[in-house]
Amino acid sequence: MTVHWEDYGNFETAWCPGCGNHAILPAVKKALAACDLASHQVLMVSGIGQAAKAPHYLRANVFNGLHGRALPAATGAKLANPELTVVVESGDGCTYGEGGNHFLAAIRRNIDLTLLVHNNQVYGLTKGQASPTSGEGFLTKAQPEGVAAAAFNPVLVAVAMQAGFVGRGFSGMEDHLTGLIQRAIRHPGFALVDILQPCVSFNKVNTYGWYKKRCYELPPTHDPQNWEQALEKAREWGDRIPVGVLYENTRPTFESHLSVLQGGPVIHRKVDLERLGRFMESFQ
Ligand SMILES: Cc1ncc(C[n+]2csc(CCOP(=O)(O)OP(=O)(O)O)c2C)c(N)n1
Ligand code: SF4
Ligand SMILES: [Mg+2]
Repeated sequence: MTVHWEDYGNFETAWCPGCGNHAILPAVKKALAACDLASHQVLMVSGIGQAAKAPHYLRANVFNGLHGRALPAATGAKLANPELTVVVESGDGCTYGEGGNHFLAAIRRNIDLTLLVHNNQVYGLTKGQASPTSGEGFLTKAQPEGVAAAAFNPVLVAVAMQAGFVGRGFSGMEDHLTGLIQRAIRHPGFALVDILQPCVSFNKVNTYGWYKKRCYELPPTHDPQNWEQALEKAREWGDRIPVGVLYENTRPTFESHLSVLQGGPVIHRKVDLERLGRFMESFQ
């Protein structure tokens, strides 16, 4: 069976005209289809925000978690059914702000899922407050004197923690982004793709022009398995911003450490109702 990206459907969105999300959506569908994954084999998990609406606009299994809580829900689903391809999709605020600690835990565990972060460097849905990735001095209605904290660099943190796969894409380079997401999905372990995405309504600093001028593809000489090289590239931000696979390793996944999963997926096991009943009674 060949999977076509159109199989993932075509739905009306509630995003502003010109929003970078419009290019990320087809890139995700194309990457899933290129990995030969049919809708029923995929679980999309999101939090709350403009980015977190993305899974509503494609035909697949979807779980919408609380703000910042997509990763723990995805972890539970993956452990219960490792046969599912689990993709978490949410925003920079949801993932690195409210969900910051879950981000760190997922990297440490190296659970086999893909995390796509639409990083528009702002809280879009709630109308333009600063997010953890907003630049220092960024002016908003809620930060009228400018952001007084240093910007969080997600790819540098992920590389420093030796995450399984760390990539950065840009919504203005759709074909490149599609290839990157494909590689992330195929990676056996935790894979982060931080996707730079203009928010045309609330981020007037990091615009299409701003990113276009700065984003460049990592050269073939970049070796993603070389940690030192990856750290150096992950630190680059400002006048030049590298996109592509920054870092990759194949350390054992979280699932491979769990003896309970060695007998096959939990969902295929028979439930021993008598034992379950005794267990429940033990709480009375
Ligand atoms: C616990 C909690 N805190 C705050 C909110 C309000 N809230 C909803 S979306 C959002 C920001 C979303 O920003 P981001 O994740 O960057 O997504 P974007 O809209 O920019 O795509 C906030 C603060 C909430 N729903 N729940
Ligand atoms: S507010 Fe920003 S992130 Fe949200 S849909 Fe509009 S342009 Fe996109
Ligand atoms: Mg955002």
